[in-house]
Amino acid sequence: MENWTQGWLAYDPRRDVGGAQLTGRIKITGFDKEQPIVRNAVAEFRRGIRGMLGGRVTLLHSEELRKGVLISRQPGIPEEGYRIREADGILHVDASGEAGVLYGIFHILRLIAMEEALVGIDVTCRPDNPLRMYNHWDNLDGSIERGYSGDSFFFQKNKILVNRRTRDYCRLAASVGINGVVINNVNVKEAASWLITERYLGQLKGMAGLFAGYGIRLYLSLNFAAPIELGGPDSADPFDEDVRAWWRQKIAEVYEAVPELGGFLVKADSEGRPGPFTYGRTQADGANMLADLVKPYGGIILWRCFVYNCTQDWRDRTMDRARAAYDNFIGTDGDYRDNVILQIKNGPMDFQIREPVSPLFGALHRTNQMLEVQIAQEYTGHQIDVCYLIPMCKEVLDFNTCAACPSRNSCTASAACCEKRRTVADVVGGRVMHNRNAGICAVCNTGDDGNWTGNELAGANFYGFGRLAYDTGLSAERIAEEWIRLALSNDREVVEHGKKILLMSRETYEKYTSPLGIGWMVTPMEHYGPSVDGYEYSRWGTYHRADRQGIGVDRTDRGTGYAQQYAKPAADLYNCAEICPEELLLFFHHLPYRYRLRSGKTIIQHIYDTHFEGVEEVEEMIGLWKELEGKMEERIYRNVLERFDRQLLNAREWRDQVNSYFYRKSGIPDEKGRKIY
Ligand code: GCV
Repeated sequence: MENWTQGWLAYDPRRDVGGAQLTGRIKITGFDKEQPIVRNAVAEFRRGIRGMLGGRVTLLHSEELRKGVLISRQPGIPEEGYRIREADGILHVDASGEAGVLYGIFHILRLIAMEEALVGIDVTCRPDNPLRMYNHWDNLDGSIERGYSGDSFFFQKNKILVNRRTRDYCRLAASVGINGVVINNVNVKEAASWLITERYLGQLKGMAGLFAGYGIRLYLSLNFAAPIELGGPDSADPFDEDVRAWWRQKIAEVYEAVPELGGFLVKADSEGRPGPFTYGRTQADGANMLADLVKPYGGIILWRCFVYNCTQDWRDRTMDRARAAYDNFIGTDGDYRDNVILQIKNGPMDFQIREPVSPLFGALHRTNQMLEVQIAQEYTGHQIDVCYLIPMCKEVLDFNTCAACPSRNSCTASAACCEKRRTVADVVGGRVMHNRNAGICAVCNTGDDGNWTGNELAGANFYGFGRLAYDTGLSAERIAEEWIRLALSNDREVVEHGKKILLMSRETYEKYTSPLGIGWMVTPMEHYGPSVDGYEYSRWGTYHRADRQGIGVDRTDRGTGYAQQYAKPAADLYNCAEICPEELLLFFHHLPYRYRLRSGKTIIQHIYDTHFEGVEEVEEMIGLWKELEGKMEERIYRNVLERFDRQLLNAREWRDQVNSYFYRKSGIPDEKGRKIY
């Protein structure tokens, strides 16, 4: 018996709403039954039907299929897409490739698990994003940077693990449409630098083969200074002939051993990691050197834009970390090879609970782009506090970038009303540049905890990210409902309360933490719990600039000028406090505590009110959860309850520290006379 759960693939018994009649037999035409993805699809189907409906599935060979599932190759269906259609007792799964077969099978199993009818079904699905990836920040010693659910299941004591759990991970990932996985931390140091050497290539081959059987390509994070660290030339200058020769040889070795490898992810010139800037070269120079070398093998280079000065002087108000990604990359737009993708964090800072969308999306219009979000809850509650992040991902994807619009820098219309909206989803889905080297990735929230994600409810992010990456049109509510029905129960109350909790959780977290888009105020380095001035006088460029009169960072054209990095409609919106979206007000403006919001409340009163409300909402969520006792597996119920106890303590601490801090700074009392310390 495994000591880990099956997550949303538990396949517990389900009410049969007509599925059993359709699923007892399966026949495959046009695909090789022994092809690994097809074999895994059939195995999954058998497992799911046995668990949920108690039936056996027979694979037919030459016999005629009268009732059952017919898998056929249909070249017209888009890559990784599928059509499921029931007619006369036959459930057709049509696909042009093996991945589509696997995804189609998972779709059917999902419907059975949700007790939804298959009779009469006719759906066609195709992925909205060509690349749909999890990025793991796992270290070779088994620790996970920003991991909140145990240790790595990919690495232990500098060894690679390939075992039954790896397979279950692949099943979970593939079931939501993930097609690429970076297994190691972007901070590549020590043993991880050696992943591209013969020390590890044999085991990587085994892992890549297992992944491939689920339509997933394996990627590695790379150390840009590997030539120096692995005993090659004493330089990593991309223009140095010896360095290039060293990489050419290295990449040939790697691809010879692991031809399935998708490519490499690189964090360069960032937070102490080496990069091309060290040698006076551009980011494009660095990325292109590697891209040219992996190109013959079909590889790609994912190049991160998280490049900023992390040794800033807090006294210097002209320097603004938010500007950094744009300032460092905009001048290189169009300089990258077609197998380079710039990987851009959703916001300009670092995965805060509320940030504007990175202005690079849309501003870059001749460079492949990929969106990076973080479902590991680094700044959003460490998978102790519940924080369902899919609504935030949807907001980002829906942001109008004005990409490729000729009047981008002159238009005076509101970004919201433009008929030619080009959203982040369009950019990273490859629909603006018509490119396939584009997509979306998430810093993943898994570890070797039995339930994969620490807090069971964090499983909704693990599941939801993949579903959204495949089908950007799904609502956050629909994804929440699916996950609850698959992983918790189909019970009506569980579904209703579960959805309520998940859907309110992000705003609840925002209410009791940092207000109005200002971010941070967290315990330095650890990033859980409050410390209002924790980063205020530090080198990291993460300030709130509160004084006795007001708070916020002036990023307008009178301040750091960050707002001007957007297309004109968004720049105008952010530049003016009166029309700036209020949830981002203090990100863009330094304002007095008595400044009135559109609600009529002052900023200080808003801070007090939201912090009291945040704690009350946690209490409300706990109440809702307690009503579900006995309606799901006891283990799950207890796990979440225990996390809620800790979340409540955290929320109270945030409330009291933030309210007291601003009361003491401003001297303005709470209009409602509540307890502030
Ligand atoms: C992997 C933040 C995190 C770091 C992380 C970095 C990054 O700064 O705190 O742990 O490093 O982002 O995204 O590279």
